[in-house]
Parts: sequence; structure tokens; C-alpha cells
Amino acid sequence: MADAADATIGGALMSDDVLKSMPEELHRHLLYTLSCDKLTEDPTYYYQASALAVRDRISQAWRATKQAVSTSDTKRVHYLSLEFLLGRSLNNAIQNLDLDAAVKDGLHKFGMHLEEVVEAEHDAGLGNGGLGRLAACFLDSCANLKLPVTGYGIRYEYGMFHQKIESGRQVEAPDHWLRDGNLWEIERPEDTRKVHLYGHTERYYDQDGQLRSRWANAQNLLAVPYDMPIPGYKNNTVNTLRLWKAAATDEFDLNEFNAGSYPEAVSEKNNAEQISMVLYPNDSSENGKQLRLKQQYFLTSASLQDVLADWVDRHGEDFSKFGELNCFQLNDTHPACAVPELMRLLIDEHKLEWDEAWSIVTSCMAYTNHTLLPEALERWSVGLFSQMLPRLLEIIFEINERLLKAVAAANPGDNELLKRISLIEEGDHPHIRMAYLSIVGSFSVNGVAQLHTDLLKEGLFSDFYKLWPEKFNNKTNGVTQRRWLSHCNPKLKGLISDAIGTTWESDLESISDLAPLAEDAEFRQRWAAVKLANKQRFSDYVKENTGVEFSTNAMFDVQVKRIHEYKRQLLNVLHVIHLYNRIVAGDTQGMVPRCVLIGGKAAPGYHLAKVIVKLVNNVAEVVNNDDRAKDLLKMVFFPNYRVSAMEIICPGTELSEQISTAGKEASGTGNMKFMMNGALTIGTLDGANIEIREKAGAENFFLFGLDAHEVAETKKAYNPNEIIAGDEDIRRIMEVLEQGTFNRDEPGLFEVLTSGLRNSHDQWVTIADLRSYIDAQAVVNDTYRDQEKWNRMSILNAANSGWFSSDRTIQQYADEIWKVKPV
Ligand code: 26W
Repeated sequence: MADAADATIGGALMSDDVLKSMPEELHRHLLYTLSCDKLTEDPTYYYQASALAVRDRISQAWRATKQAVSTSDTKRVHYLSLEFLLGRSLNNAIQNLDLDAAVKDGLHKFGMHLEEVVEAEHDAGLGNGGLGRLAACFLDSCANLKLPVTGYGIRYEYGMFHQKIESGRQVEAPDHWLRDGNLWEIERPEDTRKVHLYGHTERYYDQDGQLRSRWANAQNLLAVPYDMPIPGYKNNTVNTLRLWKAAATDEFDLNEFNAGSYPEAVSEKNNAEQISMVLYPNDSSENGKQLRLKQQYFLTSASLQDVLADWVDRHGEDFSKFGELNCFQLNDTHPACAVPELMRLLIDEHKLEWDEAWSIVTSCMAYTNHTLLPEALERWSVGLFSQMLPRLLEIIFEINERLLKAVAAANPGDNELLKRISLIEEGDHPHIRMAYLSIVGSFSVNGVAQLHTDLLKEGLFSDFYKLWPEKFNNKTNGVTQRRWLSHCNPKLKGLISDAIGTTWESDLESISDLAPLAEDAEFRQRWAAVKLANKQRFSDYVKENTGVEFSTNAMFDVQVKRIHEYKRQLLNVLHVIHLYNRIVAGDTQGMVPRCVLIGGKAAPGYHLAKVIVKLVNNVAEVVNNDDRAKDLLKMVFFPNYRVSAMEIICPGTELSEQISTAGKEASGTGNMKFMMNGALTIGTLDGANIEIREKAGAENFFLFGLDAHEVAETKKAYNPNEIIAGDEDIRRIMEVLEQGTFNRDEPGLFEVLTSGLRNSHDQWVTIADLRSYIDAQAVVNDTYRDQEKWNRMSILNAANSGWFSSDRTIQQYADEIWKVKPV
């Protein structure tokens, strides 16, 4: 048997040796590592054996990558994020290490199929949605580009909740993703860090007679790191995602032990462990919970200490080059405590002076904003902060004082300006504005699509933009084509690679070579055949999860994302009701059969979002059970939407719904996944849709609705009732909704929704966009009738998706923000 440790990833040596040795390796793991008595048929064991065999092969490159980085002394990047939505790892690792044939073949020898075996892996659902999945795509691209980037996050015991649908309503169940263990992580107890909470600050004179501040009487807890490998694509690079688990210190319980209260001591331990217990399932409104602030501080303090400890190992107490050789990218404001915490560590622990420390902090922190929604901007109560993080609060006050002094000097007499930019929002309950803290403490502030960045500059952050225009920049999001095309759509991958080679897998711009093939009738036919096969898989999956039959003759129309008013799933439902009304009225001339799927989780405390879920289910129930609609219209709410569901939904989708109120969706990334897989988009001029339309060509995009500035104008004198009264189709839609067609047994159930639509203060101006949306959907319908045309447009969308690779995004972060080179 070849020694696994000798194999080179993606090297020439590999394939033959691996093919031969894989069955033996699987066998060895089944027998010795997993101790299976006789050869089992349980796919879970084969999943574990495969993961172990693949992990063996990752180890060497992982060690080599660490070695290369630690000896090179190049600049390093630390990506701090409360969320990493990785999904499954086995298939990804197999693909990136080029082990596909070997593992498939190895499993065959045991009568097992890889497709079945990978299903045994739980999704690592350590994120809510866009921001968390973006972090995962970024790690993949950093490894692909061989960049020295480490991810830092929290090892939540429970990830994003499991969504069940009972009587049409969302019910949350815990996601204990670690219950069968996690073969992808390695605990590193030797790198455990100590984190402080509570206590108070005190003044003292150090040996040099200097007056200093320190954090006294704090409670300590431990941060224990678990490392996960992030393999690059066939390039011998394996980067690291380091996730922290909270644990109690031993010292903690001593007093209580001595007092004989063993159970109390153990419950203290539990208290500490709470911190990494559960991911907050909120992605659009901050709720000021203590535990969440603890999580944020826990992550930032442990990660910064980790980086500093490594620095001191290599450079001693000389920090003169620390700022130049490190960069911390803050994924939204969630890790914003990094600004005052790095100040604290440098000043209190490493005895630097304020100015020196501040110049280091502001040369190595960079902040990405992911949302314009005011209710999602984090503000922490000063009271809570002073209790939990007293020393940090002191530092924040000092940062603020210096900021206000400098701004006042440059803008004498402008007290309004000072109030507006203060890090502290004054009032009965003063709050710290975490976004402002992040801007002030960073050398770079970026938005995630061009429109979003422009709106940040002219709106939310305009005062800061005037102060420091040079800090602001745009980095349009991207997604990794390795997961979101190669892995999830093997048939399309095959077709594309047959036609233009495989360069696109590591350099997506080259997918543009497909464009001329849009004119090739035979290629179009093969393209359509792949879509059809993917629709079949999609349809089987829908049947399995909902019991509803989606006919592959119909157009597959999909909206999957978190449920939120601004994303306007409601607009989608209004259109479905419109189609249903036409069917009932017999007005079906030229109507193409459609299957509409909506999926996504509602934050557990977001009542309106939950009512929207219920509405989708109720409309689906009526439509799917009406014989008149049988051949023309189906609708489902897909339960428990997650990364591994998208891997099946995305390849089979034909129409991608990106219909948010313009100016509200920072970027969107689902829109990019669909485009790569040849879906056409119906969308507003919002977030990255604008760039998608530019790249795809306006003629290959179904545009509707008001743009961001028109939305603002419309709101000044918005009269939805007038629009409703003046438009026969819209009047009908509202009528059936308000008559209770979809809530016979529960009168008034959807009143909150209909009254919202009719409200002149409706923030999402849904009714204002409805006519335009219905008309655009009619154009979609007519285009679909011409399948040659549709397929041409589909190919052109995929061919023009090169810009939306996260490799491009990360290359821009590396060149323009981080200034790092591959190792
Ligand atoms: C404090 C509660 C909370 C938690 C998470 C507020 C806000 C968030 C995230 C910033 C929400 C989020 O995921 N934003 C999404 O980020 C994606 C990646 O940049 C964008 O593509 C989406 O448009 C944006 O909604």
C-alpha cells in the first residue's frame, strides 16, 4: 500500500497510486479507526472512512502551507467573522484534491456510491445567509490563490436552526450538527487563550512611575481553538479556519469547590460554555442580547491574542512592523470590538503608548459593511458595555474624545456634525455606534456592490466619507465557481469543459469562451439537455421534501434567500395569485406552465416574515389542489433551505427571482450562483443585479421596477390605494387576498400583510412595483415560449458570469486593501 503521507496533492504522482491504495485506506479506517466489526452497509461509516482517508492526504499539504507561511515573514490576513457557512466538506475536499475517481472507485469496491455517502455529512451551518456564505466562498478563493489568509470564527455547538413546516407555519428545531463528531476539525489545546469579562478598571503606577489603567477583578474564561482545513484547488495549499470554543478555567471553580458546592462550580463551567453554544439566527435586526456581545468579544479577543502571541514568538516585543505585516478584515461590525481590544492589548499588555498603538490599529484594520438597513446597524448599550467590558469602554471613550477634538478643530462651530459622527449616540440610554467605531478604527471601509458603496458614501456614512474619502472603496461580492458550478452541476461542468477546457475552474473569466457557442444550435441542444436533467433532479428533490410534483415541462421559477420584507417574497406571491386569477378566469392564452419555489428561513422573532411563510404555504395549498391550475401552475415553500439544498436547486433553476426594493439589498450572492448555472434573472436595479445586467447585457436580463432614487422619490407621495383602484389586475389580486381565499379557516390571518401593502408608509413600496413586475413576468413567459432564444440567453448569462467569481473579488481585496502576495 502506498503511504498516503507521500502523495502530492494534484501532483502527477497521484492518480495511479491513489486509485490503487484508496480501497485499502478505506478498509483500514473502517476496521481500525472506526472499529466496524463486519463490513457495514451504513453510509455514515463510509462517509467517515472517506473523510478520514481524504483528511490523511490533506495533512501533509496543510503542514507544508503552515511551514511556508511561518518561515516567509510575509504580510498575513486574518478574516474575522461571527459566521462561516461552510456546508459540507467531503465533496469539496475530494474535488480540490483531485480524488474524485479514487474515492468513487474505492467506495464501489464496497458496493457504495459516493453520491449516497456524501449525504451522511451534516451541513456546517455556522451562518445565517449571505454574509456567512460569503466568508466561506472567500476562504475557498484565498486558498485557490495561495494567499496567507486565516479565518477566525466561533465553533458553535448549534448552528442555524432546522426549519420545519407544520400546518404551513415555520417551527424551529435545534441543529446539533456535531452530534456524530466532526472529522474536519483538529483541536489545538496548546493554543488556548484566556478571555476576560466583567470586573472593573483601576489606575496604577508601573515600574517606570507611569500612570496606567488596567482591567482588574475580571472573570476569566478559556478559548480553545479547533482548526479546519481549507484546501485550495489542486495547488498543494491548505489554509486554516480557526474556530474558538468557550470553556471554563480551572481556577474559576476553586472557591466554590473549597466551600463544598460542587454543583454550583459545575454550573459556572456551563455558564462559560454557553458563549459558544448557539449561533444567533438573526440577520436583519440587532437585538442587544448580552450573550451576543460576549460572543463578539470572545471571538475578537481570542483571535487577536492568537495573532499577537505568534508575533511575539517571532519578533519579541518589537511591534514596529506589526501594522505593516498584518491585516484584520472585519466581516461587518460583529467583530468591531477588535478596534478597542487591539488598543488594550498593545497598551495594557505590551506597554505601548497610545499614539503608537493607534497608528498600528488604524494601519491594520479594514471593515466591510454588508447592509444599509438602519435596524441592522449594531449599537451596544453603554451600560452593558461598562459592566461587561469596562476597560474597552474606557478606550472607546478616549477614541471618541480624540476624534471629536480633531473634527472640531477642523470644523469650528459645527456642533451638529460632532453629534452626528460621535461614536456615542446620546440619550437616556446612550449607545455605542459600532459601524462608526469600525470606520474610525480602519484604514479601509468597503461596500459589497457598486450601488451599495455609492449609497454608503452619499447616505449612511456621508460625514465620514467627507472626512476620509480615501478610506472608502467597493468590492463587489463573488461566489466560488468550484462549489457553485463544478461541484453542484457536474453535467454542466462536463459540457463546458468539453467545449472550452478547464481553465475556468481556477480563472472564471475564461468562461467567456462559451459566448460564441450561444449561436451553435447543436450546443444549445446539449445545454438544454443538461438543464433538463438538472430539472429532473430538482423535481425529485422537491417531491421528496414536500410531496408536490414539479413537471419538467414547466418553467422552474425560484426565489431562495432569508425571508424578509425588503426581499419582497410577497411580491412574488402576488404574481402567483395573479396567474391563478387568470387561470380561474380562463385567461390562459399563451401561458407557459410554471413551477414556483420559494425557500428560506425567517428569524424566529420576526413575526411578519413568519406570516409570509404561512401565506406562501396557504397559496400553494389552494393552487396545487385546484384542477384548473393543474397543468399551468404549481407552487411550493421549500422547507429548511440551506447550502446543500441550494446545491440541487441552483442547477435546475431557469428563472432567478432577485426582486428586492431597490437600494435595500447590499449585493446578493444567490443571484450570481444562478447566473453561473445559466438561469435568467428577473430583477430590480438593486445590489449586484445592476452589475449582473451590465455583464449579461440588458437584452439578457428581465428588468422591472423603480431604481433606488425613484424609490426615495416615490415615498414622498406614495398612494398605493390609488394604484390598486386604478389597475384591474392588482385590484383582483388584493380582492382575493382580502376575501380570505387563502385563509378560509383563519379569518384576518393575512390582514397584517394586506394592510401593509395598502399603507402609504410601506417602506418596501411593493404595490408601486407590482404592475412593472407583472409585465416583466409576461415578457419572461413569452421569451420562454421561444426555447431557442431562451437557451441562447442562458448560455450568454453563464458565459458572462466571470466577474462574479470570488477569486476576482479576493484578488481585489489582496491587491487593493490587504496588499498581500501569494505564498
Ligand atoms: C446584528 C444582526 C445582523 C446579523 C447579520 C445584522 C446583519 C447581518 C448581516 C450583515 C446580514 C447579511 O447577511 N447581509 C448580506 O450580506 C451579503 C454578503 O455581502 C450580501 O450579499 C447581502 O445583500 C446582504 O443582505
